[in-house]
Amino acid sequence: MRDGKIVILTGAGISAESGLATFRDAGGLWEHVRLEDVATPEAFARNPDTVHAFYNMRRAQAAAAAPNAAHAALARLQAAHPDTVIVTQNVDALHERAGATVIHMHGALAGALCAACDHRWAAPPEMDTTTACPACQHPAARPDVVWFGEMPYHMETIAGHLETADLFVAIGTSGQVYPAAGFVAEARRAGARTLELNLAASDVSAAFDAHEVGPASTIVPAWVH
Ligand code: BJW
Repeated sequence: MRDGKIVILTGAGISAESGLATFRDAGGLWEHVRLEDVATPEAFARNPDTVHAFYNMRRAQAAAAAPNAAHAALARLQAAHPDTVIVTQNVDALHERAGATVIHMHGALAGALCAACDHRWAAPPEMDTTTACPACQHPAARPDVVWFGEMPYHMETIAGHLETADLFVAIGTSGQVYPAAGFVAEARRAGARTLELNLAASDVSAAFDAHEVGPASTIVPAWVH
């Protein structure tokens, strides 16, 4: 049994071995599409068909993927040690499907958001520019995900957890996107020990007290054991 509160931040690397591409690795999503064309509110205003096609593809891929040993290990850890908070930047549902409870700071592919009235509902498998909001009927449905320039979700809750963390662990994230990239510094300021688990040493590895290198499906279960 572990002592103290554990706050875990996960990124695309934890789902890579489930077959979901990361963003910035070789062969990642940003090699195939420009983030400026699919992951900003301006892109959605300019060309909603392109944005819907990108997220319809991602929604289908995520639905076909299965949680891997890393997701399963974190769910086991949370069950054995309830003072474990998992914050994910991922929009897939693989943590929940493995049995964990998570905070989705960048939203979820499973959600739809009305750009006209902010109503939220379960996303259909395919969305397009005719998908109407069930509350206001406006055909302004968008994926309920957080794009560049938008405020990530649950930031006050997450800040509270970081302030009271004894151990902060970042798994499979490049540390290039804020505010998530700043969590390690916040946790350190609050007195937490910090650990990075990643396939490779990253540009931000030096910000952590310790790091383990290897595929998440191996190093996360080994850390949890
Ligand atoms: C493995 C592995 C294996 C591979 N095992 N590991 C300074 C402070 C604050 C903000 C900013 C700032 N500077 C700039 C900003 C703005 C901006 C930002 O950070 N830009 C940077 C590019 C510099 N941030 C924002 O705009 C954010 N909002 C914000 O700051 O609001 C404040 C505000 C708003 C309005 C008014 C006033 C204030 C929002 C950011 C939203 C990011 N959205 C995306 C898309 C989400 C939807 C979707 O999925 O499509 O989120 S972009 C994309 O990047 C996605 C991810 O969650 C995010 C992080 O990526 P991640 O997960 O780290 O993936 P990769 O690919 O980068 O890395 C993968 C890692 O896995 C690698 O390290 C591999 O080694 C590893 N790996 N295989 C283990 N098998």
